[in-house]
Amino acid sequence: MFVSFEGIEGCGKTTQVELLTTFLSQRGIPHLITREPGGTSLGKLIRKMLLDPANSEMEPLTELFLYAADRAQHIAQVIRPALETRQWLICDRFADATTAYQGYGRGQDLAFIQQLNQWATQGLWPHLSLLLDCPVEVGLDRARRRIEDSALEGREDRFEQQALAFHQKVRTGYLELAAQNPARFRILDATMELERLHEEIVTILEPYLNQKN
Ligand code: T5A
Repeated sequence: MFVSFEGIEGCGKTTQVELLTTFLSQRGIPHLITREPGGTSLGKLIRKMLLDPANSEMEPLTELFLYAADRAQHIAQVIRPALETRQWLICDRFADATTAYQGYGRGQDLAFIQQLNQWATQGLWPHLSLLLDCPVEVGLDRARRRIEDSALEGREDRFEQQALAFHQKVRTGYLELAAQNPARFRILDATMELERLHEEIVTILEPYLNQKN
């Protein structure tokens, strides 16, 4: 079973992935947690390039290809092998993020991104994509508070530094993707309290939990 978590900055994906990991461990369900960008050692180098605020001169097309390169490596080295061993694979962001951020956010050609995603994923898509949806003000406020609470104060990444309008376009993109792929997407209200949101996610996943893959 391949499940991706998607949504704007600070919507709570990483928090929910962690809660789900604990839940799957308690149920004794074999699973692998991964993320994009940066799910492989090569990917970690690509992630650093992509998120470093010092790389403000990065061309949108360069950015698009770097995400595709990260994904191609991730599919070959992590995702396909994990699915072949019939583990649950939980991915914090996947190819939909490229459509939402580089397509809707940056305005790169959507048809081209669709093709590029097909190449990079080799046609391997999540069985379920959980879209944690919230207003951009809520997500960005959470992301900023998390930075302030950690030792990272003043260290917003290249995407967190983008204007509100960019994040609004990304949110719209995700909602459109969900509308276009209703069989794969579930939209969750990410303004909900952490534990309640986790329970909703478990309720969605429950029918799949007894399946082998
Ligand atoms: N990107 C990625 C692209 O442009 N194209 C692509 O193809 C891909 C794959 C990745 C960046 O790359 C971009 C998108 C991103 O900008 P990242 O660091 O992995 O960078 O960024 P995010 O995935 O956005 O991670 P964030 O940490 O910013 O957001 P999360 O994971 O959604 O949020 P989380 O769980 O860390 O929570 C943030 C804060 O909110 C609190 C948490 O405790 C935390 O402090 N919180 C809640 N508070 C109240 N109620 C809730 N329900 C809460 N849930 C979490």
